[in-house]
Amino acid sequence: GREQIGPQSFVLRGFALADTDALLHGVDTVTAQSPWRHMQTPGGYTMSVALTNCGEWGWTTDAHGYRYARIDPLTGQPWPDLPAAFERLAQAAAQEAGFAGFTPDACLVNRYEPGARLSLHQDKNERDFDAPIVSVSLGMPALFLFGGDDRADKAARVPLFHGDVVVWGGVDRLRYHGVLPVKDAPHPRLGSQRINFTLRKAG
Ligand code: MD5
Ligand code: FE
Repeated sequence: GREQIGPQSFVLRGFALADTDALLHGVDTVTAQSPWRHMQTPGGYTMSVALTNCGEWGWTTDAHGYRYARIDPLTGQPWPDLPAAFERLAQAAAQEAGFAGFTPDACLVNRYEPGARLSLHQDKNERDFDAPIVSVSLGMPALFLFGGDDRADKAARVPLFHGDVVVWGGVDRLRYHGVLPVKDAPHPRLGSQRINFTLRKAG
């Protein structure tokens, strides 16, 4: 089913379930080349979420700020290729949500261990806000915070489960959002972790 959470945002429950094996294989291929790491924020904090990237552009943060880069600062090499299964799924999900012809060139892969969280923020380092963002959740469930255009707007809580895909676009693209601290409820396949990857058009 297609659950509408905003004028141009949809949760596609279980949309990724049939592709779980290929997607997890893709995550393993990516992390073998560009390992998980905890990055520093410009404010001097270490992120509780571990991350890596694949595709042409990768999102990074350090003392100097947030940006997209073609080279992984940890390995000095380009980010790993975008797995074909990621791209196919993202295009199909975007189409389902009314965004035909989505061609992602960046994929941020996040890993949450118990207690990890993402505080309210906007995603605005991408060059093209007309393209949607497609997010795929695997492993432990999480409560997603879906706010408004202003940080102070009240945020809705949307539970996200293994296999769920969310598409944000258009007027919802710059809304504040975050993830509440993830509870330890080990997943049969992934154990005590939640993996979320987001396909974007960044360049
Ligand atoms: C996550 N990741 O569950 C979330 C899913 C991130 C991030 O927020 O930046 O890595 S993506 C949620 C998202 C992306 C773009 C726009 C909106 C939500 N939105 O308008 O609410 O790890
Ligand atoms: Fe975000």
